[in-house]
Amino acid sequence: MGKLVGVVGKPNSGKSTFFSAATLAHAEIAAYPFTTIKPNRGVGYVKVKCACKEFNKTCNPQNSVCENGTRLIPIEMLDVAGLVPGAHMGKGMGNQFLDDLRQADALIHIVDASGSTDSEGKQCEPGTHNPIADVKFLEEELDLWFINLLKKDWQKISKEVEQSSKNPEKVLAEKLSGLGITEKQIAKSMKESGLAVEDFARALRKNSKPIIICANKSDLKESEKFLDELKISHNAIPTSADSELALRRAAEKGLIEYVPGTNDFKIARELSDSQKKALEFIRENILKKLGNTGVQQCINKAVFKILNLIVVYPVEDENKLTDKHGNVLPHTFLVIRGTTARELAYKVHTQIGEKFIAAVDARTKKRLAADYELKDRDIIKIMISH
Ligand SMILES: Nc1nc2c(ncn2[C@@H]2O[C@H](COP(=O)(O)OP(=O)(O)OP(=O)(O)O)[C@@H](O)[C@H]2O)c(=O)[nH]1
Ligand SMILES: [Mg+2]
Repeated sequence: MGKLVGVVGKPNSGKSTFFSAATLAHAEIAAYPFTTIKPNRGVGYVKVKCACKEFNKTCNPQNSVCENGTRLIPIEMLDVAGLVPGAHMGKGMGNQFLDDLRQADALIHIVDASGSTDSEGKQCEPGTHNPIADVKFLEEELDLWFINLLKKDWQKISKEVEQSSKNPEKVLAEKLSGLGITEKQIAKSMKESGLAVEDFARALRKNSKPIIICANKSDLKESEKFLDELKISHNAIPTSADSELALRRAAEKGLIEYVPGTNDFKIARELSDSQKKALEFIRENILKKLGNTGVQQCINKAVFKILNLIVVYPVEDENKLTDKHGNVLPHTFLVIRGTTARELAYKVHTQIGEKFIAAVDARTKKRLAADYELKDRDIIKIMISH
């Protein structure tokens, strides 16, 4: 199953703007809290250097896009309602919001780094609300959500763990499958915390819903007051989601040529004065100052650093790097680091997995055993029995 990245944060911080920029899906955006109520689901892209350049080939992607050697690989994203302090007890959109997050594998926390919205998302004097407080409250709310969920059933769960002949991770994984939690994450959390319910719930939240911080609205000068601390203490990525949205929409209309994540764009068509002014403003004040809008950087970090995924290219012909129709480097798979050659075969197709004999590394032409751990950018031919 593919991974799902959730976009979270207090109301009015720019979640839907970030989500829209990332997916170009239409999500409602407005300058007041609780604009989003129902979650929006869409497809964003991680950006990597495509292997086609290395082989001097033109590729024919089937499930992704390649633009001049930059491969954009789809990843599912989710935009949810804003979260306010006390959400785990039902405040604001409360539990509804938390329920929507069950299936998320990693979270991008959109923080208003300019301090122009209070803890409940209402507008305030820019620079007056400290966004560091938001970083802490969100983590605490998510932890409390997990603590409450586990506490509710803890006696029942512990009893089942005791009485079952299966190992505790298995029983817990079955019980918690609705939260998108794996056995591995449970085992890791048990090791870190033991089974005292609160400690375990916190560890489990951290391992199953890891968070990265997006310091949004970094285009506003008041953000300067908070950016250093957000970057140093919380590894936050300075971002301007609404600049990214403007650039991607302009690129979609063919007004500019823009590769997400880069520090510049080219004007491709005659623009009106107001379009030109808006785009030049972004070029001078955001791209030149921050180096990029930060949106692509957040997505890549969530997928590669936090979810620990790597990119692999299964092919049928290890010399031509093609599938059976002659498409060059047609497929990309995002898999967890540590995935083996046989596991990849199963991901391609159950039957391919069942008939797996060995794999071949297309670069070295070396034969790889079933338990070979895939490396990032591996191009793999899978040999099957007939
Ligand atoms: N200056 C600036 N404003 C932004 C940025 N991103 C979003 N905004 C503005 O912030 C306001 C809220 O944006 P939304 O995307 O609707 O925020 P949200 O977090 O989805 O809000 P809810 O759905 O109400 O929880 C809008 O007025 C956006 O235009 C940014 O990077 N810079
Ligand atoms: Mg929204």
